[in-house]
Amino acid sequence: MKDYIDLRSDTVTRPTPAMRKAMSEAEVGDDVFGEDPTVNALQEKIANLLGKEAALFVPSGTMANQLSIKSHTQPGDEVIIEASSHPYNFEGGAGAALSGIQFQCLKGVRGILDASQIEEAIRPADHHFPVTRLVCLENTHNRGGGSIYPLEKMVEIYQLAKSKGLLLHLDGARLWNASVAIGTKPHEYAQWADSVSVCLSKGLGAPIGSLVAGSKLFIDRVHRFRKMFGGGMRQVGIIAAAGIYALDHHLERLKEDHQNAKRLAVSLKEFKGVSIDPKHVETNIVIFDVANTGMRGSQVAEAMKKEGVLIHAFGKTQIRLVTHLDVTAADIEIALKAFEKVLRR
Ligand code: TLP
Repeated sequence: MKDYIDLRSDTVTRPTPAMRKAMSEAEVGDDVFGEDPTVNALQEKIANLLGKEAALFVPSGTMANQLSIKSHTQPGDEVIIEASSHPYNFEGGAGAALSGIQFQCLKGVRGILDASQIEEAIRPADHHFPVTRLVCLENTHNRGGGSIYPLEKMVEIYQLAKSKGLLLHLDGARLWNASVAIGTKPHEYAQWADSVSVCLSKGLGAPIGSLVAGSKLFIDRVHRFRKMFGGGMRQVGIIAAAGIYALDHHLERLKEDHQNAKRLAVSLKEFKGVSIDPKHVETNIVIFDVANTGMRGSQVAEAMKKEGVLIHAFGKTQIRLVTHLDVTAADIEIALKAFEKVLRR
């Protein structure tokens, strides 16, 4: 019996017994010397999955994004990004602190930008302006409610970037979800980006680990900065093994998380005062508004906790639910009963 049904994030999963077994049996070496065979196997696997020349294992999605920004830019450069994106909002101001870049934020539709918006935002070659160097996209988009970048939009943005001499980084922390949801292979997305970061510790259920993928030259630069940022790890095959296990066993099952998220959205829509459009729930994230229930998001979260369900409130009236490996379809029904109690009070 679980203490709580935890819908706060897909980062809360615990390694399964089979994953722990794979971890305990991993062959290891000193990865700072490039001698950990399990890390090397994981990096090769990710490079292949993303169709890139090389990939590098790093501790977190934040480090993967920030190393990519650092490796693509010079201090004073401008990075075009969506206003509710993760690198801009939730990485502790690292872009400014660690790379000395400034962001130019554009408002997307559920996090998704258009090439025309980006084109307008590119600075002219005038010494008054910062140099526009990089475009960052996020797929799926977290604050956009797990929204999927339509492939054709990514193609247009990439082609625009190339025609203007810009680089493109994709925060693909949940690229796996996009890929499984629409049956597009990860490399079909990744080919439209110069660098891609992916996470193993979200929907895939590994306890830690992200990777950056790109050209050999780019990854060599990322490797240098990983050392500089203190992200060089040693016998880290123990955790790389969890990532390999996750990719082999937990990728296709993301479909179940998407079904569970849809079930939540469709049912929540029926509650009075809840604003949500289930057709916007494309993957494993459900964002809804409770303004018209008369309750604040934090009050709903507190009441839900008493019912044994953990949820994440943000802003005054918004709530985010994330489905994952440790939440079953039966748990979703229990969570919905709890919502019924809390929201119909
Ligand atoms: N997102 C976490 C929190 O930081 C908000 C979550 O619970 O969703 N890119 C995206 C799109 C992310 O959603 C996250 C984590 C990251 C990067 C950063 O990954 P970590 O937490 O490994 O640094």
